[in-house]
Amino acid sequence: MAEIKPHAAHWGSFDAVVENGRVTGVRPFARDPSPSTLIQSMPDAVHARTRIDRPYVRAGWLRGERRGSLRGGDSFVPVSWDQATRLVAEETGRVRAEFGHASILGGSYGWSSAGRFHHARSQLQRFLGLGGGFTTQVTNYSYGAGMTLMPHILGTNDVIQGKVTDWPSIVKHTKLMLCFGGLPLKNALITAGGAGAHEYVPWLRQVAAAGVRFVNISPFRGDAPDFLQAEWVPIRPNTDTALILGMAHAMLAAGLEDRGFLSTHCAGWEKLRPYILGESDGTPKTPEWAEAITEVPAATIGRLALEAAGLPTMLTATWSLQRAEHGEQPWWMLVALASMLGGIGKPGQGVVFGYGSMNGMGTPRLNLPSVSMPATRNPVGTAIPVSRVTELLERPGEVLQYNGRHIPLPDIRMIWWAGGNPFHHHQDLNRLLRGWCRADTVVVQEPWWTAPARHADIVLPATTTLERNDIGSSSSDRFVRAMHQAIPPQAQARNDHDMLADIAEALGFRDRFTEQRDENAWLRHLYGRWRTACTRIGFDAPDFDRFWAEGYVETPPPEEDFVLFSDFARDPAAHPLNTPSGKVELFSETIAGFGYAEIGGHPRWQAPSEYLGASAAARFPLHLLSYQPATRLHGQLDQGRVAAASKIQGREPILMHPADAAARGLSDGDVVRVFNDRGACLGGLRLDEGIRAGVVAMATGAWWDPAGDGLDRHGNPNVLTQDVGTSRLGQGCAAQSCLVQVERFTAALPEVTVFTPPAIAEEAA
Ligand SMILES: Nc1nc2c(c(=O)[nH]1)N[C@H]1C(S)=C(S)[C@@H](COP(=O)(O)OP(=O)(O)OC[C@H]3O[C@@H](n4cnc5c(=O)[nH]c(N)nc54)[C@H](O)[C@@H]3O)O[C@H]1N2
Ligand SMILES: Nc1nc2c(c(=O)[nH]1)N[C@H]1C(S)=C(S)[C@@H](COP(=O)(O)OP(=O)(O)OC[C@H]3O[C@@H](n4cnc5c(=O)[nH]c(N)nc54)[C@H](O)[C@@H]3O)O[C@H]1N2
Ligand SMILES: [Mo]
Repeated sequence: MAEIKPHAAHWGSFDAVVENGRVTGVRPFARDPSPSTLIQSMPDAVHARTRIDRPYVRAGWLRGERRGSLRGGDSFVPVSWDQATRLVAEETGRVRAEFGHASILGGSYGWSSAGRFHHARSQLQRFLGLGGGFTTQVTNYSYGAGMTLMPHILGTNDVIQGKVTDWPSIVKHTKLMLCFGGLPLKNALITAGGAGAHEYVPWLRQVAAAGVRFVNISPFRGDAPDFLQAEWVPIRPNTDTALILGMAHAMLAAGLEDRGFLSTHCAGWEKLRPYILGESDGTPKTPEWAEAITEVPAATIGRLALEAAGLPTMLTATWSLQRAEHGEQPWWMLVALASMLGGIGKPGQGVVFGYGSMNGMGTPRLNLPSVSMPATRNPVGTAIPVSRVTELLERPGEVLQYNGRHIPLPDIRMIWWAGGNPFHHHQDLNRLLRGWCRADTVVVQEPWWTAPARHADIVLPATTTLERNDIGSSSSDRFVRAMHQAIPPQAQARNDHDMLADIAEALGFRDRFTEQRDENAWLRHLYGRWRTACTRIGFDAPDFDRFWAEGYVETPPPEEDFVLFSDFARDPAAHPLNTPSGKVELFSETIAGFGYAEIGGHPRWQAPSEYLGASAAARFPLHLLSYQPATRLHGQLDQGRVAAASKIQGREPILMHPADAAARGLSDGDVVRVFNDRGACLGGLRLDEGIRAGVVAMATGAWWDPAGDGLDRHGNPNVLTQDVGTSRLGQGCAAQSCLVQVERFTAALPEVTVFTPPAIAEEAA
């Protein structure tokens, strides 16, 4: 008899079908109006060959090889949990005593699982914080540059992922939606913390039915679903700032800027205006000027400007735009354009970052908190912007500049990762690996033999989410989900919390770590905290037992539409923004005061070192977009059926315009070598008229499969991407600024080896 277990993941909520101790299928959550197909990959992942069956230690590390030793080429020696626990505890004690707490890197960025209690990164940070502290990471890969910039210019990050102007307001009031990076369907398969309901597609259909006109400004036509009937403006990647400046110039030339809003609600217009007009630097930012940079016709740029000035317009940009060198600029300039249109704070108008980046953006909801673990203190103050991890490893003793701060970089001796995949998320992986090998010891907690586990010294096998009870919750989703354990822990896998509790015991602080609660007591505790917070806001959530039995709590939808910044728009004196001027900062004295050459006091066009207009394009003439995969979440579920079905001869697809393929004698289905000076990977060629010529696109997330000679056999674009911060202000990930060349792969096709476990040595005596 099959058992049915309600559960949740970042890619959606579902009922797991369990037969004889195995997950044999999934059924979407009945309340989800548009479930994601990605849930179908869950049974494959949970029972994959690549599950780590027991703890392992790298053979070389057991022989005493520490700093500078080669990681990734060695075999792994099986050990017992007792041995593994003792080795990790002793090594942690040694590193803390000899080098200090800051020499442990435990920021451990990554998405982990949707369950809020067993969230691996939170568990590890709690453990390391209570144990004396660690070097951590701040901001994120998603919008690190944007989230550092926005507090300076809008006084908040709500415009990125808070409560933003919601879809009902757009349905009723918007006439034109200018979408930089489009409104992709693929990205809305995901909600951090687990989607109860995927409401993005139903809402987009309503907006389309209301007659809103969409413009998809993107190198990729597929960023707008067909049912939007969007106009496609194929722009050169990384040149959006120039296009927006060209629109601003056209508005000024026609005298259409909202002078009232600019004077009452904005600071610094008198400095930005002369830059747009060219009075301050001799270069008027005309549509013709912008055409030369963007390759969008000047007539189109001028037309879009006049159209936007004449209609209630919502401006939106995906998060990807700022994941580029000088990534702060397009977002800042888009805020400036929204100010010129005077739409900020008006129903259906203004600017929002990321309607197309994640499910839940714009979903009508009350301002309720999400279920979460209580924060723990980290006694070590060192925190690097997350994407500067290789610099941290490379430059001990030096100083990193970030947002006006000087961060001294500690000497990292121990790297400890749980719930993230740096060999998925970071750029220039060959360089990361060199930094990674500088540590004495690398500890990785993982359910699967992913690249970080393969490049670790001590590997601790974690359960997957289906092997434990938990609560799924996201502040941008109306459903809180009970996640029932569906199957027992596989092989010797253990919950992250339990393995850390044992190590804490060996180090003498088990009770402080567990607070003497077991899983059930923790879930009741976390739910209780959330329920109390809801009561304060006027929502009576059911008690834990009822929630657990019913499988979910639905929080009510709001009664009114929500419009971000509406109070400020109505009365800026009574409701100032949280910026130095209380207004939108089109010029920021604070940012100008940092004295960074690469980012000044107002937005401006800054050419990235790698884009189609750069001199480097002579050698590497194709701009590589490495966007989010439609077939998985980052590296997660890459071993599942949905991702597998998309591969071409086992390689990750790379999209190319037919003209670029013809010029290289390539055809659809070929295996190609994608390369630049940083590395090379294989890819499976897919021709697409909808990708702008000169641009290729390869999704992130194919498991890294280095062949030893620098070639990745599988198709992980991060062997190619450049590892620079967006600027010293944001220090965000700049993966989208990347030039490559593509050629036919003529050698014998190497096997993809990363979906089988690595070499295992004889058990130690
Ligand atoms: N080139 C390029 N690179 C990018 C991006 C890009 O656009 N282009 N995007 C960036 C962005 S926005 C992000 S957010 C990052 C994402 O980067 P990550 O969040 O690091 O990617 P994931 O593959 O989700 O990594 C989560 C890891 O946790 C493991 N895991 C899952 N559940 C558990 C658990 O219960 N316990 C333990 N111990 N482990 C678990 C999974 O197996 C997986 O290896 O990538 C970034 N990298
Ligand atoms: N299915 C799926 N969905 C996901 C994720 C996933 O792994 N899988 N990851 C989630 C995460 S962690 C995040 S942070 C979000 C990220 O959300 P985004 O950052 O918005 O996602 P991307 O797919 O990187 O980019 C969106 C689109 O922007 C376009 N684009 C790229 N560069 C440029 C440019 O310079 N100019 C313009 N105009 N357009 C450009 C690309 O064609 C791309 O399809 O996605 C989330 N959603
Ligand atoms: Mo992200």
